[in-house]
Amino acid sequence: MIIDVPEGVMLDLYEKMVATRLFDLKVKELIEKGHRILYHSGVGQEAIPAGVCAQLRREDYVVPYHRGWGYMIAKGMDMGRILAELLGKASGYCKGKAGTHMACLELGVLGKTGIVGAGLPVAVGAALSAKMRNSGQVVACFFGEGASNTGAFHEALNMAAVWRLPVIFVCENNLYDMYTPYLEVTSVANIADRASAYGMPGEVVDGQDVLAVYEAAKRAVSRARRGDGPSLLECKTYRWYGHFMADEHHYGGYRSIEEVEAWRARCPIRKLRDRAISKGIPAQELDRIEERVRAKVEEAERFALGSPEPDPRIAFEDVYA
Ligand SMILES: Cc1ncc(C[n+]2csc(CCOP(=O)(O)OP(=O)(O)O)c2C)c(N)n1
Repeated sequence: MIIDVPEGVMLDLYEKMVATRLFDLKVKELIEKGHRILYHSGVGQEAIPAGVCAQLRREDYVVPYHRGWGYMIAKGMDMGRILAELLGKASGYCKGKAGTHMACLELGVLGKTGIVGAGLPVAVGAALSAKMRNSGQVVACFFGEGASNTGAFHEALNMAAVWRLPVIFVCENNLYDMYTPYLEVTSVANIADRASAYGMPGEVVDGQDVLAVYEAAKRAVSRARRGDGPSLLECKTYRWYGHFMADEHHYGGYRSIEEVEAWRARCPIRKLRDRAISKGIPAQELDRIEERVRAKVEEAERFALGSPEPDPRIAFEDVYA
């Protein structure tokens, strides 16, 4: 089935994905130059946060997971302040104290956690709060397929279904739980198959096709907004780089070169670009978007690197025990 969306939506999705990719590569470049940033690259997986977040409103919540920064960018966070936070600068979203685990409550972005699966109960809590306040907010919770083997996943899906909470669970299945092929440690071929055990819809989506993600997210978000409860989307995808920075030399190791190359050929940005051009959008318009994003990323870098270090006296502010 060929999915059609208005031209404006297509261009917006393109811009979000390009920003996510270029921002990610900028972080990689800074690390290679010696800056210390906790980094799990999301290159290759950009269609998922872009497609899902395009169905959300400003006040809706997003619970990110450790991979990438697409959720933050797609939800409208400023790349300069994200980068400043990653570099521990005072102008970062959490004054440089949170690093990659940053949050932005004004835009509904709840903090990342480094504990696999730990975001799922947080998402259920946020959805319960939205339901109790009758606020109409929806929660999108992102996680990897490895997280779906934790107890937190099963408890979260069960409670969300029992209480018919407005949450969409988005599994980014990039086929590896760190260095382990997920089928070696997972009892089902599709994580989405687990949805039926909790009485909610489960859908497998091509995670390289942003329009497919966008449409699947629309169904799940509408269901949540209607008060009909949660859904599980499983987006099949692949990360181009290592699990994290120390794993950059895995190429040809636990993943074959042929496999990596085959997935790189299925680049989600290229796919949307080809689709947009086939719909009559001039390539120059897409190039202009890329140039504009590139300039914004450079500006973000200048802003973040030029920002001051936090005053050590604030170390004990905002600390709860
Ligand atoms: C509870 C817990 N166990 C183990 C780890 C170490 N760890 C970090 S990421 C990761 C793999 C997670 O795989 P997945 O959820 O599929 O996400 P991916 O990194 O593949 O995107 C592991 C085992 C951790 N951070 N937390």
